[in-house]
Amino acid sequence: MCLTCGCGEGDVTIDGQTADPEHQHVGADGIVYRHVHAHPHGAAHAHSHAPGTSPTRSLQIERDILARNDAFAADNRRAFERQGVLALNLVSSPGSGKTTLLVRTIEALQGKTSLAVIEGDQQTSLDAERIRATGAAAVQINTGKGCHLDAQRVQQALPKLALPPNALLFIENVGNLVCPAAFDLGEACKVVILSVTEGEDKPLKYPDMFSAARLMLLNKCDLLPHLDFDVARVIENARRVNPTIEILQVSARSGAGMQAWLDWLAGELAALSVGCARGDDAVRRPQL
Ligand SMILES: Nc1nc2c(ncn2[C@@H]2O[C@H](COP(=O)(O)OP(=O)(O)OP(=O)(O)O)[C@@H](O)[C@H]2O)c(=O)[nH]1
Ligand SMILES: [Mg+2]
Repeated sequence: MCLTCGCGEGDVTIDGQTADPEHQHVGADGIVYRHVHAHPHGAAHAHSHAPGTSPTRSLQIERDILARNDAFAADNRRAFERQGVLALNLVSSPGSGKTTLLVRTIEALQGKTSLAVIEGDQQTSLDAERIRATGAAAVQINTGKGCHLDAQRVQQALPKLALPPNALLFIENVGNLVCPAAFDLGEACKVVILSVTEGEDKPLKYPDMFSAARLMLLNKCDLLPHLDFDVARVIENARRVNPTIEILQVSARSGAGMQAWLDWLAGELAALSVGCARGDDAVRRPQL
């Protein structure tokens, strides 16, 4: 459960299979309840929990959830560093163009870089199918009522990908500019995608996401001639919440700006291999 928005954690699947047959949830008394469902997911629970949780208790539960997530994220990060894998967590509101951008990126990197994708959506495997159509490996995590990926689910999905050393791992998070900001997946960094149809004010309205990201991709720039979107203003707003954020303007549709994004990826991969060669654990720490 995510206390930021109260979303549920049940019914998570990885490539269609139940991720955790042992169901777990936090009762109003703050206790984590674990049980194996004897009934189908979605059916009413045989047991109940007292309604109402004090604000102090809620805060403690939220801390516990995030601490548990951070432990899995630290494991993931160690595994990525050991294998020399560059993991990027792609975050945005729904429909900013994450999958379109990934498809185009994969096409450009074909034969040059090993890569794989973890797709996160509440329902459907549509995005994983779009990725697999390029020939790249993809795993679909369906979060059910959840509004973000968490590090444990990513860890469970990794064995399905068999990533070679020096590979790129793209993790397309559930479309949501709020909760994914709080959940470290063990990535090298978050890349936030904002499309020009969303408005220049989004970095100010959702500052946690823009301050957690190292790079902002401003997508759908092919539409700029048809909009009154002010690029200078969105850059100013993004830098107001995160003075060091890098920003690239792209169009996944026309391909404009894609080379700069590919150069950025190449730079990150090169920095990773230098860090690995030096045994420098801290080289790829995320900016949170
Ligand atoms: N004009 C234009 N349309 C784009 C661009 N990138 C994506 N789109 C369109 O935007 C819509 C959403 O694209 P997706 O790639 O599915 O977006 P997404 O962020 O993966 O969406 P979710 O996974 O549902 O959050 C589709 O109709 C795409 O064709 C772009 O650069 N320019
Ligand atoms: Mg998508």
